[in-house]
Amino acid sequence: HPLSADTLPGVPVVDITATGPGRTPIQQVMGLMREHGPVLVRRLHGRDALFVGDLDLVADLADEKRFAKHVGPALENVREFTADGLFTAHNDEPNWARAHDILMPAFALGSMRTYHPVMLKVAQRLIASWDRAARAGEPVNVPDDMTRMTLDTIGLAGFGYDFGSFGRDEAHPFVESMVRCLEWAMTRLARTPGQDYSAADAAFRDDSAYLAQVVDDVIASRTGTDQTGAEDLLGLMLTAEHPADGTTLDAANIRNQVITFLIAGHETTSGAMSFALYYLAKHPTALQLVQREADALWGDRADPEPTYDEVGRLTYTRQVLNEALRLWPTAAAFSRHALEDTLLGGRIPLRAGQAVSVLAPMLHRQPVWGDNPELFDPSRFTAEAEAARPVHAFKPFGTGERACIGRQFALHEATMLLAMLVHRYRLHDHADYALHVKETLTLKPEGFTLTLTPRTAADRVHATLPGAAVELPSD
Ligand code: FDE
Repeated sequence: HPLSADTLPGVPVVDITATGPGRTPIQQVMGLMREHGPVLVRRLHGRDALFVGDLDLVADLADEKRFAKHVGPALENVREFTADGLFTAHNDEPNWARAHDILMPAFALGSMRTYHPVMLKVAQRLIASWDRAARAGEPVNVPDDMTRMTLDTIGLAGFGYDFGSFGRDEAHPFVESMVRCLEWAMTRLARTPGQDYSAADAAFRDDSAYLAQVVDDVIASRTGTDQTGAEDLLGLMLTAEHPADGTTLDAANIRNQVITFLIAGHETTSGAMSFALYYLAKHPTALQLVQREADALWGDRADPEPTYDEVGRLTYTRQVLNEALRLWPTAAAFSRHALEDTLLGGRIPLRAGQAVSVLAPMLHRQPVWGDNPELFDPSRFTAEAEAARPVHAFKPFGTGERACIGRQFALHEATMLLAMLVHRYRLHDHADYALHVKETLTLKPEGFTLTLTPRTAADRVHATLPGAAVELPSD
């Protein structure tokens, strides 16, 4: 049964056919929810899609007995270049469970110890590049550099492959092709029936063939070497047998997984770090608190090399990241479908197979977040505050067995880098940046630049003084 608003009494229907979803479909639905409330049907060319941000409905959708991940139109488009990779596989495709079971151990918290040295090495590349910019007095483009950092990190940590992004003026061509593929997947949803899109489709096919070729190089540079069984993702994929039935992943599926991880492992994480830096640049009190946390660990050391355990102690830095992911969850929507005829939240009738999309940025602005949800406030993520909040109020990593496998990876990488950056630099919002959120299925603060100056010993002493942060006017 395709979803039809006619069967959903009481749910507002908003027809956007006249304007289309444009290039910012997530922010468009956010706007519609601000006007019509957190449950609505968006109608485009006669096709209806149900969006929810309401906490009780999202909590109900998390019931794995009645709902499961839905590969909706956006992910079906992404499937054109990632096929049965983990993110876009259908729940019942055997390759999903096989790859999930084989790769899960590689993403358990303990495995982050293995990736830590590589993450540190790439963080140091970023710092070398920012030092050059600081000396030259030139601004850095934050989302561009975060993307360099996350691509190199997942390439090296996952596959032993070096994209060398900091040695290039432009993004690695893989990134440009990938971003165009994601844009194609997004804008394909906005097509007007009857128009000719063959040029866009041909360009897409070229880009997707290029992604496959890069990945084949990544795999070829590994196979036949003594590194085949290395303990990274690619090593696991090439050699590991399924714990229960002894099967392995086939070559086509490995290619799909590598593309999937390169995409999933860098766009979302780089966006998260970019938003975190954006909020720190705008909120001196929070900035001072993260600096104080880093200073307490590393004091005046010029080039601290954070240990794995130290990253676990950066609790306030982690709160800053969570709060940035609350306001701008970079994978902003995920979809579920009903496994049986059911009443969503006891009030919205759904037939088996019908889909619902969760709009995380609006879930993250519901009344459970207090009466000023737009305010950036990392204290929302103290352990006590989290324990007091319903578990499903925060969903930047999706839900259930199809939730993000890379969560610990992303958080370890991002927490360490943020702390290293605020320890080293004063961040100057030299252009008085006004937030402009760009959508390429994922979200990022487009055109956000900072200038940097090195922090001095005096800066660090000041930040560590008891009460230093609270002396500042609150922002
Ligand atoms: C997944 C994910 C999700 C879900 C989706 C759905 O449901 O549809 C989400 C929401 C996410 N994810 C988010 C995120 C954010 C961030 C920052 C991230 N993410 C990161 C990362 C990194 C990496 C490596 C990753 N990530 C990966 C991934 C994968 C593979 C997946 C699929 C899973 C399954 O099995 O399905 C995901 N991720 Fe993420």
